[in-house]
Amino acid sequence: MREKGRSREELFSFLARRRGEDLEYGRILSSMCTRPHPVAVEAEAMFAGTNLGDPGLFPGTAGIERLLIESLGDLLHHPGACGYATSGGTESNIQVLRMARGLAGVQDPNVVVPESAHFSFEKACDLLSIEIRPVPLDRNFRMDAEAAEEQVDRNTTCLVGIAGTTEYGMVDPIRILSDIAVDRGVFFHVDAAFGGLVVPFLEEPIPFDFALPGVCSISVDPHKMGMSPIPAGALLVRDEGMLSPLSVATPYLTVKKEYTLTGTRPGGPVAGAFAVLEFLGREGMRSIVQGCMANTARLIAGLETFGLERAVTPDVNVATFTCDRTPPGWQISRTRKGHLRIVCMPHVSRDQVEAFISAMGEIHA
Ligand code: 0PR
Repeated sequence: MREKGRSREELFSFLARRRGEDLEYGRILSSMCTRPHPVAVEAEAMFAGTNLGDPGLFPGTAGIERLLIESLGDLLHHPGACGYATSGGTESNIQVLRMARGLAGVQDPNVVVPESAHFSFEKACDLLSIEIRPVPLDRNFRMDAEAAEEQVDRNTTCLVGIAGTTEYGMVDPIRILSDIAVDRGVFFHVDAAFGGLVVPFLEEPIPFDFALPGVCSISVDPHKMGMSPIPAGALLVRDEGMLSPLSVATPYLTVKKEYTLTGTRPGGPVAGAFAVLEFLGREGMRSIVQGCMANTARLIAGLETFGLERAVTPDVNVATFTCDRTPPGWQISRTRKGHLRIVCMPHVSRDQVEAFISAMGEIHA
């Protein structure tokens, strides 16, 4: 750290240069985050410096967090859902496995997850010393429900399904998994970090939420398709009692217990997340999601005219292809199996999709 402070002018010119080195969202086709909505940016600035870690000091901000959870619960067919705003899918998944382990109280816990599960489950199982049991996928990259059931035993503390997989954009057979969970009396978590703010707005929504009786908890991230500032995730549970294994006493705070993993928590992104949902409403979200889905379909159709085959027809806005070469200047990604992967986020406009298709045409025609 320097001894003498820097002038404001010089400092901000330095910061602007560094910021200028960041890539522009327009050509990023690999990210599940997006440019935050202008309303989110404004709300975030308004709540900068608020700390949800001590909610009694910021009752207004804490009230917004409750409204966010209520609004997401309502969207996911359970207005009475409980939970809190996390830092994202990773924290939500860690907390769920911790909670489910605590509720089951078994000696050698294991969790049953699809092979497509996000790497946050590996982190969670490592932290919590839980055995992870990956279940193979069917030919459409969805969890094989029969194979999942075979993996469940009396030490299984959590069964996990994914609504909107990170790599292929698939929704696992959540309805069947929910039935298995009810039959076998196992806690069932749906990781909808990405798809939670996509699937409800599809022309034909796929059942994945609290409307299914076996679903105990859902992670859904406003900082992905909710266009909110980073970090904004949410963990929702069916009833408050489920959170009890997470509770710790916080004697010198304004509240006497908390369920969260982190202590100090930013209120800004939470206000931003709430603001976007309020501002757009279901109607606005539907229009954005359907635009992203139309772009995904156009991208698939466009690349297939060059003989590049889709890996699968996705349930949400992630397109994957068998394709070795891609044009320079575009940020793309590859799945573990080597497929070209493109996420049609709200910042990926139809013009950008057409420009990418043309650039692909030049090297594949
Ligand atoms: N669950 C699912 C289904 C996810 O896709 C992700 C992240 C998580 C959980 C974890 O969420 P957090 O990263 O918020 O903790 N999926 C993307 C991924 O890891 C996130 C991402 C975002 C990656 C922007 C790249 C990027 O530029 O691939």
